[in-house]
Amino acid sequence: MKIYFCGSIRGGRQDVSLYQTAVRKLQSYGTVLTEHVSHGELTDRGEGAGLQGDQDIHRRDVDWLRSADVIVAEVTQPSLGVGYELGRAVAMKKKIFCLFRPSSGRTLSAMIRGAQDELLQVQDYSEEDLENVLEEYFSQLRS
Ligand code: 6K6
Repeated sequence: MKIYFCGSIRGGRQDVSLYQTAVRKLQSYGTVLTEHVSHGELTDRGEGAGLQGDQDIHRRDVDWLRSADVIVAEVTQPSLGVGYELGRAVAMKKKIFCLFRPSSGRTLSAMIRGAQDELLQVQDYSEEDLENVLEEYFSQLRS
C-alpha cells in the first residue's frame, strides 16, 4: 500500500515529533511516500530539504498524490500546502484520513471538517492516542 503523509512544513514545524510517530506507525502498513515531512532537520525555511526547487517539489508531490492509495494528514498546524494537497486529493477521489488535536486550542477549518464524506474522514485525537487511531483506521481499511 502506498501512503501519502501530509504535515506542515512552511506552515510551521511545531508538531514534527508527532509526524515522526505517525510516519513510523504508517510504515507498518505500507510505503510512506513522503517520509521527509517527518524529518527533524527539515525546517520551515527549507534547510535540510536539499536543492530542489519549488516547481520540482510540487510536480513530484502531485505525482506521488496520484499514485497513493490513501492520504493521511495531520491538520492541527495550519498549512497552505497541506490544505492544497487535501483539495487535490479530494478531486482525485482518494481515501483521506485527517487527524486533528482539539487540545491545541485551535478550531479546524470548516473546509476540512465540512468536507467529510465516505472518502474523507476527520478524526479528533489526543497525542497519546495517535497510534491507536491509525491502527483503527487501517484495520477498517483492510477489512
Ligand atoms: C522548502 C522549504 C521548506 O521545505 C521545503 C522543501 N520541501 C518540501 N519537500 C517535499 N514536500 C513539501 C515540501 N514543502 C511542502 N511540501 C508538501 O506540502 C508536503 O507534502 C507537506 O505535506 C506540505 C507542507 O506544506 P507547507 O505549506 O506547510 O510547506
